[in-house]
Amino acid sequence: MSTTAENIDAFWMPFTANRDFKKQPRIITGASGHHYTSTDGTRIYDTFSGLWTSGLGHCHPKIVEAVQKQVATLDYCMTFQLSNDKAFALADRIIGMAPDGFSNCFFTNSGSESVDTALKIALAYHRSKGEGSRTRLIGREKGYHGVNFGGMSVGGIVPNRKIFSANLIPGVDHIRHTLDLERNAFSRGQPKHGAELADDLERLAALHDGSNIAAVIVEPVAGSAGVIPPPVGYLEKLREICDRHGILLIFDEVITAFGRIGKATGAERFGVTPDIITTAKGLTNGVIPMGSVLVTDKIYDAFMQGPDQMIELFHGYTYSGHPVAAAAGLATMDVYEEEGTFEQSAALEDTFADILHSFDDHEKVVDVRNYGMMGAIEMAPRDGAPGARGLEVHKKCFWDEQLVVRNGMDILQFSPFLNSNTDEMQQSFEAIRRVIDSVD
Ligand code: PXG
Ligand code: PLP
Repeated sequence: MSTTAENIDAFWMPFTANRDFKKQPRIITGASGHHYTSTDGTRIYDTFSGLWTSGLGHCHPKIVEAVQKQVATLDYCMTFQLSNDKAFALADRIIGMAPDGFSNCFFTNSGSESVDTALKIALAYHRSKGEGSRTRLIGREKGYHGVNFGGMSVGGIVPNRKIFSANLIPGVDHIRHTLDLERNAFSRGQPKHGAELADDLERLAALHDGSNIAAVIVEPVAGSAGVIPPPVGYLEKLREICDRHGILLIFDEVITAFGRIGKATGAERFGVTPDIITTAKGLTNGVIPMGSVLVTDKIYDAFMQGPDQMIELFHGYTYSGHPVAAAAGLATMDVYEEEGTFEQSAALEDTFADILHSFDDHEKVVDVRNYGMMGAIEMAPRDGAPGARGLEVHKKCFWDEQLVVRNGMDILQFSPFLNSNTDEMQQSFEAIRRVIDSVD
């Protein structure tokens, strides 16, 4: 298979080894359903649903049609002191799927923007309540909250932070991560051990005094760091500690919302209700960039004070509530409902877990983790070359097996389509096994 493209120098690719990539580029020119098409027409099965984005499959006809129609009807309209019909409709729709108590939705264009928006809302909320001393933000080691300064600062992925160490926002602490291979390796779903790690928040509340802490942000299931499900009882404990100290709990659900773990939100799945939820990705099935920040009525109402003519939150993006993105979002919500996508996802998760855990005894594998339709196979690093084995598997899967497989260093991450065909899923993992077997 030969994949070539002209003029590939100019694009500085994100989170990519640019020079290595450009020696043998992997370029996609089309997609349909569960497959991509590369430059020479080869069909490639996508084990990552885009980038956790496209659970319904690519180019879903209903979403395509809605976008085509919208772009020819209202292409753009600012949402500052004016707005478009689709943004209101979508906000209402999303709030209808959110846990009880959620009342309002702020639109962004990505997960990173959702996170920075959520942090700003948390700080402004406390100030509006006369608790301006609540300025500290708490993240978690291994957390991924995007790449903007706020999200990077509360994030806990070392290579993403290292270069900017001196410029991270001040007043941020991190609780410990919950990945514990010694006690929990090869757990199916939520690991048994580690609920006590939530007490790290209690430690920070004791150190700083809880009255100085604005919010804690966690992914209900950590995604980017290699799928780390919460230990049994952990999220409940975080919620209790937050309540005790008046700290807002933010769930970063950029990956976990919209069916990825079998419900509309991770909050619903785990039965733990945060104060703020961030979303993106599955909001539009990845078709048009869009994110949202959901807040409870308690938070929204705190802002709706003062003179009516005053702007309550000095924040917003040129493209907040973009009509074409909102149309994509509305069509996506229609499909989720019509096709019963969240139920489909929940019905597939056991089969997916079986397939993943068939790698438990593989000699190159040190852990397998899963929750809902999120999964990871952690391979041992090759001696002296961390990440080499993972990248090689990614490339071999692409060139030899016509599969897109995402690797983060030596951890293979999987985000199967929420409407996967079990035969396709099975076959893709047989191919992945061949590749893992064949690499050094
Ligand atoms: N929060 C979470 C929990 C995410 O997963 C973001 C914020 C940032 O979203 P944007 O749209 O700004 O990228 C994400 C994004 C991976 C991977 O390999 C995951 C993400 C991004 C890059 C790589 O798992 N998630
Ligand atoms: N930079 C400049 C000079 C701008 O005028 C704007 C928006 O008006 C921005 C950055 C922010 O762009 P966005 O609203 O798309 O985030």
